[in-house]
Amino acid sequence: MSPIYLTTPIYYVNDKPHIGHAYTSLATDVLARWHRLAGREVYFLTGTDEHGQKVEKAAQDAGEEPQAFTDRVSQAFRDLTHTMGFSNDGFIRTTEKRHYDACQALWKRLQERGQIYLGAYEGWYAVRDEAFYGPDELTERDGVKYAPSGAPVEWVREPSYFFKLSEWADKLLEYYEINPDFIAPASRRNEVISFIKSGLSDLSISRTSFRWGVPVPGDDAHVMYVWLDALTNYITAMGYPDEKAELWKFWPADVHFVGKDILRFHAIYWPAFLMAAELPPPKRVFAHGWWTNEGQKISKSLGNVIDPLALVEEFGLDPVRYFLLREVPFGQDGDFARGALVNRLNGELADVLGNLANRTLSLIQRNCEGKLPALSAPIEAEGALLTPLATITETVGKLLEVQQYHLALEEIFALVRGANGYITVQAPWALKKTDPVRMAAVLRHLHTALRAYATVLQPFMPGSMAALLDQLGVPEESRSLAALATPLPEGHALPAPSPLFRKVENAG
Ligand code: ME8
Repeated sequence: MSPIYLTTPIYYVNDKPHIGHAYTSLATDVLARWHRLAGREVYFLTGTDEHGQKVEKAAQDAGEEPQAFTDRVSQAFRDLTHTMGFSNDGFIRTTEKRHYDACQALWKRLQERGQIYLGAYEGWYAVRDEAFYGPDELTERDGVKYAPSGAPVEWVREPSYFFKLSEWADKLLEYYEINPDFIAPASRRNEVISFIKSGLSDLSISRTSFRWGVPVPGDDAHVMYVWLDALTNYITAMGYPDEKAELWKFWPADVHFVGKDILRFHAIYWPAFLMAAELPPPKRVFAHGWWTNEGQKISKSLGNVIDPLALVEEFGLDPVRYFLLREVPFGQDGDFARGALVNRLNGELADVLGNLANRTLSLIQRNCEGKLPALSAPIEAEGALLTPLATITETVGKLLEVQQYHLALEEIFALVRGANGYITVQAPWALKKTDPVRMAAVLRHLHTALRAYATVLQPFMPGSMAALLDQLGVPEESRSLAALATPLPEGHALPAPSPLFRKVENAG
């Protein structure tokens, strides 16, 4: 099985992390954890994007030197990985020496292949997006011109190196054609294709009006365009330019997770740079949608930025992780509403999953001396409970392979709901006196089902599913997907159960 390489965007350190950053990294984390459970070798990378005019300006506004400023803000992103329970294997900062080396090596390689020339850039630039825009993309209000993202643009005129992007239009279209899954969701593919078909200009890839960037090799008057610098992080971390490095086997990336705002950079510029450097392009770019807060755009000026740390403190980590991936189909825009989170926590995690676990495990504790009952042959009543378990890893795996997290959770919770129906109908609590053998059989079937649910839910809710697997008596080494095929021995002692999820009041 080939190794899997998954990445998040590297986040700008102009401000502290918010829910949007946590969201992209969470999606990446869940897939990374899933592949590890499936026995794959995985590298999960995240990091911070520390150069460019935007970050330089934020440092100036804070009255700090750029390096000291980025050290401080980057730390907040590293802290976020702990708060959110991310299992990233690496964290890259673009101010690291290894990254300067990689950027300069890539530049030289492009230069050697005749892909870079010196000219002068004249046109519109949005510092907030760190992006160039054509005049036809802009709108004007009160004498100020704006990019489609809403960022104000300014007129820039300076000497600049250019990358021959215009030469790559056909090759890019061909790459999308041959790799229909390269851009996801599919609806975004057309957007990219029509952008290319409307004509690609060469891309300005250096700036001379500020210094906070990677110097262009051989011409210190220029620093590299921050997006060329930033995109290169994905190969820096794999050891580039040393293609014999241990981690190089992970390249090309399996999925670059990004928000829809930065799809153009990942689906057009990045594969073009790589093809021009004769390096393999990534296999897939998934551009997810945009979160709003109770219907409003999230922005610092509106004062409605959602702090992931505060959410985790209030609701607990796993309910937040579950909510973010369950509430909104991955790929679509979504609205953050506190009430919706509370409903998912109370109505699904506590009442459906927590309740099933608690009812089953308390009965085993009370009626079976806390010992796992023996397996017994299923009867017809168990069909709906047990049959789907045979394919649960395959079903969930297929949905995760295409990043349909919400559907995977929906499938699993439909089964958990079914299991609640089963326990209610079988009423094992009533069987103790009338048919203890049947009671034991029912409880064991429920244990089998719970183990399967907990196993496949681990990537989504690692902490609470570890607690559930502990309560189910599943040893650490038996928590992989493959281990599900091996039943636990009967008589195995189970610890006393305790509630998995804490309900919260739906107010505030
Ligand atoms: O663009 N909803 O960094 P950035 C959902 N440094 N996701 C959101 C979001 C929201 N409201 N707000 C932010 C950059 N995001 C570059 C990337 S990569 C080589 C360089 C997420 O700090 C989403 O993933 O502006 C978006 O693409 C990313 O944060 C932008 O982060």
